[in-house]
Amino acid sequence: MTAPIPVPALPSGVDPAWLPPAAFRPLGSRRTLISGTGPLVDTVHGEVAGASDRFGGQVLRDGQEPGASYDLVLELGDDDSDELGDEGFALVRADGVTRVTAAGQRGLLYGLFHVVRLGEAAFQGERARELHRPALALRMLDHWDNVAVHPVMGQVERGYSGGSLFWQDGRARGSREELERVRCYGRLLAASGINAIAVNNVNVHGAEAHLLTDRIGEVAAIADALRPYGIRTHLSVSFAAPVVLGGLPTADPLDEAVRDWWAEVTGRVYEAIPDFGGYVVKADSEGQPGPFTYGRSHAEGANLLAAALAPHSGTVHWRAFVYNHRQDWRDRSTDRARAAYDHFAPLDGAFAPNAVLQVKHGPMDFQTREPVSPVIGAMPDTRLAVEIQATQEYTGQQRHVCWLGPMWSEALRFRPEGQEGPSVGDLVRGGGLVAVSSAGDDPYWTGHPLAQANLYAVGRLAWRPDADPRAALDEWIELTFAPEETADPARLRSGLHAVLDGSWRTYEKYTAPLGVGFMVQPGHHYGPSVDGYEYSPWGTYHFADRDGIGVDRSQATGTGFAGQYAKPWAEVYESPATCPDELLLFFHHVPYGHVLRSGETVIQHIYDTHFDGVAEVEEARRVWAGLADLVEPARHARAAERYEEQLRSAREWRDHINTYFFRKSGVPDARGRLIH
Ligand code: BDP
Repeated sequence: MTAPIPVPALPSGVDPAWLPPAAFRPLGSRRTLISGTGPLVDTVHGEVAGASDRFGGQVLRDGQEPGASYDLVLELGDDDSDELGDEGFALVRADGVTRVTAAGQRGLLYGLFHVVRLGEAAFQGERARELHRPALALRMLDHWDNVAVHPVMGQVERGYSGGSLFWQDGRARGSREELERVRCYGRLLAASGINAIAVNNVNVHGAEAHLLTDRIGEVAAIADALRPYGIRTHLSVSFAAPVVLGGLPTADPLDEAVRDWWAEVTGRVYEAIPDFGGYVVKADSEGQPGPFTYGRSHAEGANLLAAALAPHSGTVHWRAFVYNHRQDWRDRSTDRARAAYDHFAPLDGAFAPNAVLQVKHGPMDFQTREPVSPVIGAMPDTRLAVEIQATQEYTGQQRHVCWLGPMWSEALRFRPEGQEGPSVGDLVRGGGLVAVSSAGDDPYWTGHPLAQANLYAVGRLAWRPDADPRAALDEWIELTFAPEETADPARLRSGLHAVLDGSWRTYEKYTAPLGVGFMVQPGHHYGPSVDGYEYSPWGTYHFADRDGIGVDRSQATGTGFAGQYAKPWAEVYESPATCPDELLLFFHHVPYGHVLRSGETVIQHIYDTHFDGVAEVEEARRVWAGLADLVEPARHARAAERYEEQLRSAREWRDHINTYFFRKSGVPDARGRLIH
């Protein structure tokens, strides 16, 4: 028998988020048997032992008390290993015993957290055997954390939750308390189903490249802290590493010395971190080095790293976010939306088996509303991962409430070949779901306490991409706010749903209209600036003039982007008459008087939605204020304070957008709300 490991106590002042002690009461007050051995089984034991200490239950390990009876059995058995895989588990309840059987240790851990989610229900009645297995094998968070504070981006690029959990002022955080916090983060993530983390920014700045070589020990310490919760560590690397670190004259992927260098360096990485996950690469994108320098393709670039990782069963995550960020804004024919498909679709089938092409869910860049990237439907012979952004760069920067579960779910359920074909969730089975993390060293992990819901949903949707996001939200609410322990569970639940459920659409209403995107302040991307990027080289334009607005991406008269989709969608998007309203301006340039499918004109839609969006924020702020007696005071105050800023900002958006289009178009508001 292994000695129990202690349950990690959260460092003081840290929010337990979706794992408050109360969530463990039903499990901790019972008799549990844990059977099996291994480090993650020890983790499971530590969790149950901690809960039992707190709530008066008892936990035994196999062989301690033969013949005794239990309420809960958590067991590792290999009978069903084909069916269960390494991460699945079976749950059954009969004769008063709830039994979780897993074939792999991770499966047992996920089974434990499933029982926690079920709460009392896990111990009631009978339950026919249920099989739980993740649909996607890779469920990953990419941290855009800089090792050193970057002069423009700070410690965490696009981070809105304080500093990095891993790095501070150029070094890995290494105190006991700090590593304890990393371990707690791993625990939090495992409870939602995450199993991989990339610990540094995809933009690898200067000295940070050294993490791969002489500073790999720092990465190994992080990996040690995450491992007990089944989380593998990945590293972002620079394609130029052989030059920058190895002193070679070239980083050409076909050069023998370059290949040898990567093979050797990767071997040393695995000596330090035997279960290392692999590399993440942003190449030839926004100034990062890449294979284009040597006239090589991205498949050749990715396969170089894949070859180095293959002997160790590692994976390279190669990002498809490749476009020209120095384009001529006067030229309407160059279209950033086309770039990823143009670069990558011709390479289908050319990537190594352990190379995963990581594709942003939309063709542009994590906007509030985008169509699904056509790359996802165009590369059947490539392992694909879809990348989403939990950090709310373009969706309110964790100062605005914006529950993204419905947006991600729409993308994951989209069927690129039409209704009969597979969904995005099906198509990324080989590669997984990757989210840019929103967590930092903030006491609430995510800055805005309600932004935790997004982080939680990443793991749950990666587990089941076809799941109803509302179910994930319900779980998060139950686990985080423990409504049953408050004076008015029903009011708390309905209040939380009222402020979260529609918050993405609310945000969409008061920001850039009808899928056109951007209109944000350049650089930091917070707040409105309608023309902020209009005359810049970044490729993100709305083309508003006195007559109309939107980007013509049709095949007939525009950039041809609509033609990158399979026929059913290419046809839908081609014509303004069939294009969904919410994407109209993404695909078409139309006059302000164009009548939407909703029956409203474009210009009146812009005015109305901006007034409505602000009214919805006012209402959400009111509902939140009304929950003050049911939510822990500090958490309530933090969100209340953010609502003040959200409302200020929403009004600013409304007034900028409406005034801009009122002046541009000269069309009066049918409801007379705008000032002449
Ligand atoms: C953009 C961000 C930028 C990232 C880039 C990326 O503004 O900070 O480096 O995406 O995904 O959305 O690489």
